Amino acid sequence: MITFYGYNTINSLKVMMFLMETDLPHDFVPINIRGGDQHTPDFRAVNPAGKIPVIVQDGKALTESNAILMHLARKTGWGLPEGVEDQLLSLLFYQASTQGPYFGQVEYWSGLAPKPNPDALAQYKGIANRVITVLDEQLANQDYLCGDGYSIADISFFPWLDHHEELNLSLAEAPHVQAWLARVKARPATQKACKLLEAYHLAPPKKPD
Ligand SMILES: N[C@@H](CCC(=O)N[C@@H](CS)C(=O)NCC(=O)O)C(=O)O
Repeated sequence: MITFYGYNTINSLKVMMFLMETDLPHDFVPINIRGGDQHTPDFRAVNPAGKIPVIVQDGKALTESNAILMHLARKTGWGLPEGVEDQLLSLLFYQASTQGPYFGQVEYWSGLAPKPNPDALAQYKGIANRVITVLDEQLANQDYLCGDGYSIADISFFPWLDHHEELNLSLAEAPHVQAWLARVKARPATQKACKLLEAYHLAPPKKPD
């Protein structure tokens, strides 16, 4: 049995999408990161870095959403198309090193930062838009990011792209990404995962006075 520590966050959604695709039995443990649950001694014993998502299986904890996706895909054989493991790894690293952090910066400088910084926002939006262009080119001749089959690469990129409107990132010039987003969103497992995590909505962080 898998114990899954998460909440309604971008990276937790990836893991929940995988679990819904595969119907893997699991116990969900909500960790409210705005309520400080990630700093409790009990959770720090699971992940000293104080971050979600985490899964624990056979007494072993695994952190980092894309590592969790890769581990579960290898264990189950689901979401890992044959013959493209290197491309898949490359996409997972690109997501973790570029899409995740820079979309996160766009979110921060779009309204969470105590003081606006238009230069920082423009810089990070430029990088985020480049990610959208790269993915659009990738999807021009194939339905999914790693070929014609749905894979954990698609799961990995979906949650931030699903928030593009809130981040004020346009997909107007990325028709292939738009079509891909609709395809991924229409999957019953995606809808189930989003619905399950809705109950664990995170309040926005408080800005200092
Ligand atoms: N690279 C990590 C990022 C994990 C991460 O940043 N998690 C955030 C929520 S999405 C978190 O737990 N933040 C709590 C904190 O930093 O205090 C992953 O992909 O799992």
